[in-house]
Amino acid sequence: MSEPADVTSFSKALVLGEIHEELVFPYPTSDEAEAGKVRALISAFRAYAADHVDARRIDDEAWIDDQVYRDLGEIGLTGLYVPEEYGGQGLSQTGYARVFEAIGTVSGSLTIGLGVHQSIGFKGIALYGTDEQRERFLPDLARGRKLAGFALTEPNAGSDAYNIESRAVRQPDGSWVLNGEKRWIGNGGRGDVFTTFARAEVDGRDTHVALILEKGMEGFEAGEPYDTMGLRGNNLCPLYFRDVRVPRENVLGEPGQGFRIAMDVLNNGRIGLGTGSVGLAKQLIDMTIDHVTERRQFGRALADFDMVEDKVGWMVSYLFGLESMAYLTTGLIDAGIDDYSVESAMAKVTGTEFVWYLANRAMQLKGGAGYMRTEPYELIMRDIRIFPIFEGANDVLRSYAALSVLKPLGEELEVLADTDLSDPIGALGAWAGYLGGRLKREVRPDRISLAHEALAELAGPVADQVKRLRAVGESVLREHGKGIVNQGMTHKRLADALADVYAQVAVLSRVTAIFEEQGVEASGQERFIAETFCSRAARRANLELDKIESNDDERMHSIARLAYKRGKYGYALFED
Ligand code: MYA
Repeated sequence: MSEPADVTSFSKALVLGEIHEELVFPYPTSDEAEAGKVRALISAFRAYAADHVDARRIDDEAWIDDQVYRDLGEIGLTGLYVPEEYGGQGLSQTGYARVFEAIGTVSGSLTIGLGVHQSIGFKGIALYGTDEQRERFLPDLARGRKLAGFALTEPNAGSDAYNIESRAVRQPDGSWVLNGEKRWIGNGGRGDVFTTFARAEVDGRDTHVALILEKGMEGFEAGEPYDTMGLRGNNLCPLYFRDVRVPRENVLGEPGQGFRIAMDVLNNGRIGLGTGSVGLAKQLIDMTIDHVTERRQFGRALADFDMVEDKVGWMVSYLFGLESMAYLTTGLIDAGIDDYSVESAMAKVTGTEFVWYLANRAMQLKGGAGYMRTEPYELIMRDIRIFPIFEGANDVLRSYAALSVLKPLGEELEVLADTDLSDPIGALGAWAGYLGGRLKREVRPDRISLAHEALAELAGPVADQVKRLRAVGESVLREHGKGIVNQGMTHKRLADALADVYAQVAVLSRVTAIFEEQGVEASGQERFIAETFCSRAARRANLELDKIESNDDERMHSIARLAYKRGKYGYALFED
């Protein structure tokens, strides 16, 4: 008989019907010393960028001067989380994200250049490197003397990262010989250090190895940069490996751990797109407010029109939810929670889609002028269109999140599946264990008690939604069993509902902290926004769960299959 599944993450516990509020209350904040450092870095960055970073020019030339990276390295922007002993700023995940909010408002290409470098390029060395590897690589990377990249994606393995085809073969002297190719690698042509993943046989098992490749290794070459829609200064290139000999001291972690390292780096990196979207959204909202309050039509400011206010209200309230959720996640990471992969995937999905819709609405409100290349909207939209695609395509991440949270519940329910009901004694034992597990879980936290009492009307519905998450989770597992892996639309709806529940918890935690600091009376605006966000998020979550129970998916599948059969849309008023 299996035990109730271990709870390893806040969100996984939610789908078990448990609210481990001790993990998310009180809302995390940076200490004053770090906040001061973050302010100084942001202000130094803004001062430098005002004179030396021209987003349009970067886009036109598809290049960022080497000197810019060197200067930013001197300022401290290329080693934000690297410990001070290695020449970095020693920031927490929260501090790192807060600085990136500001970087993101200046140039998409520069942000992603710096993000690829730190969020994923050398993150593996910081997380898994030996002392020797950290000493060898981190000081130059942290000071911007060298630039890093992350080489996972291949022509035949994008989302399906497990099935990469580059292969490394261990040699008798402990070195590795690497062959294969990578595509769409940021900082590809200009990077000096690449965390690279390949398949490898380890102890007779076909698995993965992570290798640190260095510019100048024989047989290691970058191809011509791709001609991309946006982020044109990102130097996105293919990489080629022909019999590249990689010394044993450049193996990252243990051979065989390669996929795990790739996923851990991405789990950590993805939150950067969630928090980065927060920074960009703030900038777009500021631009929108400037425009709608100044521009007058029909004798009044655009700001006063009903449909304009609706859009701006949506922008501000939704951003408050996203910001709360994204920084709750960085707080979980800073608190040392190991398993934050689902929270970080949800923040990435929510942030990147929100900022895309927000940019679209901001451009709409700018009217015809927004369509002109003299305005920043088209560049921003070209730059951010890739966000929902890279670092884990959003629908793939939805599936990942849903299956990850259903797994512990499935393990718990397997108590039932394993039960041999023809053996009354064994069955009784199993049932008792199951009920015991459930009973035990009943006394586990299934409501929010740490939210401020003034928020009780918002906290109650969250507990109801959490109960529903479990009920719906149980029901889809019973209906589909292992076949749940193929139920994409269920993944999508469950992941979206879960993200909205998580965001409500984040808002409750954040606003509780605000009430405690400023008092309830003085925080009326935050309370109003929290009420608005939470009631909308609750409605969305319940709607998604309703749709799991009742939908017209079969019709959609049939229409799609008929279209595949025709090979085209296939209808016309009359033929050409
Ligand atoms: S970088 C390249 C990005 N590429 C990807 O993200 C690849 C996407 N694919 C995947 O993530 C995985 O392949 C998926 C699972 C999720 C599809 N954490 O059989 P499996 C474990 C921990 O389910 P698959 C780029 O784009 C799993 O439990 N573990 O695997 C540049 C299992 O382990 P076990 C995980 O179906 C972007 C094993 O792996 C995870 O093949 C530039 C196999 O699992 C996980 N997440 O795949 C960005 N997933 O056997 C710049 C799986 O023990 C950023 N596992 O149970 C800049 C930042 C700044 C931004 C500012 C903006 C303004």
